[in-house]
Amino acid sequence: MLVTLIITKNLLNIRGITMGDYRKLWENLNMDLEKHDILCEALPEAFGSIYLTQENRPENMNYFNYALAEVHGARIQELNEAKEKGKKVVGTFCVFVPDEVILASGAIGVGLCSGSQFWIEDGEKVLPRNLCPLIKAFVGAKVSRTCPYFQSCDMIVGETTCDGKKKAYEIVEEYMPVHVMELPQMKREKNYEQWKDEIKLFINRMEELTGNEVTVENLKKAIDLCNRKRKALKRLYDLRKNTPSPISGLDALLVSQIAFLDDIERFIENTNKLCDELEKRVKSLKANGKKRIMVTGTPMAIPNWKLHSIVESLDAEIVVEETCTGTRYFEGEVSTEGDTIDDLLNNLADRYMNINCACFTPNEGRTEDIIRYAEEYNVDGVIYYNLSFCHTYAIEYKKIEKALKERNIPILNIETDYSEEDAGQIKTRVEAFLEMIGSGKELHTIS
Ligand code: BJ8
Repeated sequence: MLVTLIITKNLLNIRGITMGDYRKLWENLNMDLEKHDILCEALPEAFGSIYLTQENRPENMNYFNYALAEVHGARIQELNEAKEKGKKVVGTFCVFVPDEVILASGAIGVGLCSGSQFWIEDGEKVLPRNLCPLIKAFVGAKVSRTCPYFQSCDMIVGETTCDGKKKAYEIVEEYMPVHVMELPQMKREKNYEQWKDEIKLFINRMEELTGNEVTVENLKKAIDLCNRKRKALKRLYDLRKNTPSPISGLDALLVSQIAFLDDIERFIENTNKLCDELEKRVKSLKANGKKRIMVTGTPMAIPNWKLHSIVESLDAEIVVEETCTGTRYFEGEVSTEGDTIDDLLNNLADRYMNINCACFTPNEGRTEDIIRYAEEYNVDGVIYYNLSFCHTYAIEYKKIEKALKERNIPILNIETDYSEEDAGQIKTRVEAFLEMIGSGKELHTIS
């Protein structure tokens, strides 16, 4: 995820953390410092008012507060120290891009999707306005030179998922090296082969960039590391199946968002520590009567906490996200079986082609996932979250609505962007939805 948030000393002082001075570092990254200052000033309040006001947060969320506080600071410094030692940094925008290949080639991957309204204006200078905010924001971040992650990247890896994204990479290519992977849009046998070929090409490109060979050994090691990260996130999500959940949806979302940026080993360690704490918590939690909500739809990159903060300000808790900043990111592991690169490519293609993104046709697997999660997480209702102008997810709504209606699972459809303008209206609609769930009447859909 492209990060947009930095916590000022004021906010950090709340937690007793002091942030270092990174101006020199940002200057070396050719950032627009003046504009970046505006970003730094504008956003801490959001984190403070949304996150730090939550009651009874797990102690081990402190690490994730810190990771967020240092997201434009210590983590950027780390990346640039690694670059000085010859490592390459590669930015990605989609969970289809196999992190394993980046790691096996000795590079560091960072997720660059963006959830901030701050970058929309600059994005709209080079893109049409009627485009998904996620795309406008990531392009705006590059154009404005205000994202230290983008500025640290030696290359970015795009993918042909939706039309908006794949055309946006042509714009970004004017600013930096880009490699685009051609993602098939169907899941027939030949499409698995196509994706396998694309991963092979990606390996070649990463070998060229880093000068390192991807071998069976280092690829297996990378697969194992990514699987451990997936396991840690799965463990966290499994804990949310408890009633009540031992962690708020907001906090779980923050953990998932940090997963796209953090050092992997450190992330695994801290997520597992958090889970250890949550396992103890589960034993002492008492029923709170809150409605259990699943969110499904488009990704929520930092600092997109809008829907979660609205829902959890009411009598509800979000217990699962069927999104790419949720289950689609960690479900399914890559097998390490096999003795050749070709075997491992098959394993990678198998796992990644099982991600159920709406850019595929047909995409029945997503409906099945949602129905399964509704049961596993014991949800009372589903909120379908769609970023404005995302056609694939918007179109898929009807199918999912029908499937849920047949099972008497209430669903609310919300289309929104990154601005706060519709926050009041969304709150009113969520309130009505929660009342409907609680009314005991026959359940209906609110669109
Ligand atoms: S696998 S959801 S990360 S493509 S929201 S930019 S689809 S118009 S982000 Fe995505 Fe990969 Fe799919 Fe996941 Fe386009 Fe829609 Fe915007 Fe989207």
